[in-house]
Amino acid sequence: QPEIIAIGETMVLITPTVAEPLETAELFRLETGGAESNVAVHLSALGHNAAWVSHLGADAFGRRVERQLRERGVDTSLVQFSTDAPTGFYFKDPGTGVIYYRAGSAASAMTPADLSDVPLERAAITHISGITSALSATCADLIESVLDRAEQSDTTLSFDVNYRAGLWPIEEAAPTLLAIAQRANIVLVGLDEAEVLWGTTTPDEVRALLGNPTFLVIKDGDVGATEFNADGHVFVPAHTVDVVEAVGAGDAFAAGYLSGYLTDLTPEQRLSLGHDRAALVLQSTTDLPHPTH
Ligand code: KDG
Repeated sequence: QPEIIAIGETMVLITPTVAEPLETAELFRLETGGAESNVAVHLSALGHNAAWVSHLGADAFGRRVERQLRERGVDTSLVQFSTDAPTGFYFKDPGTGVIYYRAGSAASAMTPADLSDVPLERAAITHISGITSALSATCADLIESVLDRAEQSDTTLSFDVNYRAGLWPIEEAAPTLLAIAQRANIVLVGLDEAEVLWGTTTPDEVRALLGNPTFLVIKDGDVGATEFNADGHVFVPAHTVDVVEAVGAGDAFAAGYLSGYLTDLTPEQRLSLGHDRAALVLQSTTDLPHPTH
């Protein structure tokens, strides 16, 4: 039985080997990237039993993604391969952002029925992100189903807001992501992300808007992160690092934080572990830490 179950789409990632623009870069790596499986990889590296749930295309790319994650220690036994739709792709364009080729992907066809064999009630943590609801109506239903099941059980529902502007209009994203955040037990959100979505400008305003998730973590980029909990709040500054490319760092932070939560670290310690993991990813163009970390 996995300790953590992370649910959401993972794609083949094509990224320049060094941080150069897509238009001119010469060397690329074929990697694996997806917010929720990134979290699972870091948690495995930190010694946890982490499973990742999604659909991949029954193609060479899907098999490659599954193998790379399994080799990183992630339990992929709940992954399904689809013959009807392909594995999604995304490119990193360092300095600019990401470009997706994922419309109609195997994962976007997921439905609540795909959760029937997923034992999330028995997982200490079920982790989701705001990306999934943007993928399709059936994926949005799947997230509703995760929330319902989590509320009826002891699993701790962890939600990383992960607003992706390229996937859906903000008028749709803002209320949907707020509603999910208000039902989660652990919420991770960027201070700038919350401002774009909901117009909040301070951590206290985000706290007031979300109500009372048991733990609310507000990340302020290279400044640091604040955890709000029943006793008040704690701030831990981020490490100073030379940033090569930042995509994936939020997932790394989430995993470090969740590992600390699972091992009963103090709020300061779990925020620190989040910063440690993020630093590993900030220094490369890939989503994942080097396998030796
Ligand atoms: O957090 C990093 C993710 O954004 C990246 O891995 C790609 O999952 C991804 C997405 O949907 O943007």
